Amino acid sequence: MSRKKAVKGKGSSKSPTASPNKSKDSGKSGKGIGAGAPSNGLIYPSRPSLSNSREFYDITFKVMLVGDSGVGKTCLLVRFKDGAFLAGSFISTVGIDFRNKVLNIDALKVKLQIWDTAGQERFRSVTHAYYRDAHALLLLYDVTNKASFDNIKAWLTEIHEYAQQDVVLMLLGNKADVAHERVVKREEGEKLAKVFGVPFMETSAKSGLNVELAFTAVAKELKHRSTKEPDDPKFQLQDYVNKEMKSAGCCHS
Ligand SMILES: Nc1nc2c(ncn2[C@@H]2O[C@H](COP(=O)(O)OP(=O)(O)O)[C@@H](O)[C@H]2O)c(=O)[nH]1
Ligand SMILES: [Mg+2]
Repeated sequence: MSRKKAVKGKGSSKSPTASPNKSKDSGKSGKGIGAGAPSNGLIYPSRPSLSNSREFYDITFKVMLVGDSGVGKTCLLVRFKDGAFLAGSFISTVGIDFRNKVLNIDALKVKLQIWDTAGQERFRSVTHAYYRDAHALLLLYDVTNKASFDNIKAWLTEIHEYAQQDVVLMLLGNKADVAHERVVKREEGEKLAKVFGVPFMETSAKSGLNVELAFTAVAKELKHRSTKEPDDPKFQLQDYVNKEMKSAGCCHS
């Protein structure tokens, strides 16, 4: 399959980035914020790229995981990237900065460079630079931890202050597999998301529930924005998510 398909770069902040670092960003840990990615927020028109000897992609985007410590950000990333769940304290010893994953979205190969906020989860300690380059943010709370849910408003304030204005944002209520310790109902998550106009779903890094869907939905939205013609209908992220969940027979009663 030819990777010569040209993708329009519109020079806007949401155009896809060019391959930031073809030899080093092959899914291994980065060296810190901005490693392997443009640190100055400049976005370049895309061109066919080769991230390493195996992974071709057409366009690439930066996705960042944010939310309180312990909500499952690292586990969500590991589940998505490797299809595994790391339980207990082991995960805290895994120092991840970012992982790459290439998704097939329609006819394009979309590379997501997904950043984890290890050690920076405390409110107001995520640096502004961290938000600045993000094309998408996945904001997590833990359905078994009320404080992590209550902190979502503060996270949203922070995001609105420092992230790109048109950043793709999704709220995720993680650990949906835990029934007995749940303290935040799905309806509460839905209501909060509605108030702030943010797409929402519950996930589980443990069971894998909606993990692929969350990242795919974000990738679809980003891809749609970067390639759309002026007359194209807008991609509705929440509608897409609802439809996919319904067809999977899951989660929406
Ligand atoms: N039951 C359950 N536990 C989870 C889930 N995601 C993460 N955990 C656990 O929650 C703890 C914190 O996860 P971690 O990914 O380190 O959270 P982070 O601080 O946000 O990166 C670990 O003990 C995980 O095993 C989930 O979806 N379900
Ligand atoms: Mg972590």
